[in-house]
Amino acid sequence: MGPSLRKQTHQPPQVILLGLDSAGKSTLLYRLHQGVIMETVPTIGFNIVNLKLDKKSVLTVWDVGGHESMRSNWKYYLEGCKALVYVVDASDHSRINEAKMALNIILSDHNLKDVPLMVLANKTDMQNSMTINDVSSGLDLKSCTNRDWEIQACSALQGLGLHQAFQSVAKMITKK
Ligand code: G3D
Repeated sequence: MGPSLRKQTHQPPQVILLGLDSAGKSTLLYRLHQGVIMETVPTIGFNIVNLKLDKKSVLTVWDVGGHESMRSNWKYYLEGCKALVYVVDASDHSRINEAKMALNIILSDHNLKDVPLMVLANKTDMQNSMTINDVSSGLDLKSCTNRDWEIQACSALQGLGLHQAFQSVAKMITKK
């Protein structure tokens, strides 16, 4: 299903949204949907949305499930991807290492060579949530020297920080 569907939706740059299960990806897409989404195409196992940021920028965002059983499939969605948005549950200290390992596997894929990375430290509305510095060191982002990367705090639940984050993603893609 991936390749043929990819051809039909190839116009705007493709952005892939990944993260562990429960990181907040569906909530994030739902929030965006209420505001600036042009179209949603629910499909089996994943969602695609065309996200209109302003007059010029449209991104096609692919949301592939993050459950452990789906993670081995992430690699099939990476061809032609122009940016990776990696969502982390900043309130879940116990899974930051698992998030780091899953990120490292995905970043080693040849399709993501030089592709910019945006890390979203989600659920920062929660009192116990890690700061972006904590998430950044938990994921060991400083070792990520071979690509452009940024980290931003957000709350998918409250809709905070999302639009800015995707605008930064659009800029990172243009800069490349
Ligand atoms: P996923 O699509 O990455 O698997 P979901 O994750 O979007 O299904 O979110 C998992 C749970 O986290 C949901 O709670 C959701 O409401 C919650 N969540 C997502 N984003 C935020 C956020 O920014 N802040 C807070 N406080 N919670 C968030 P439930 O209870 O439905 O499992």
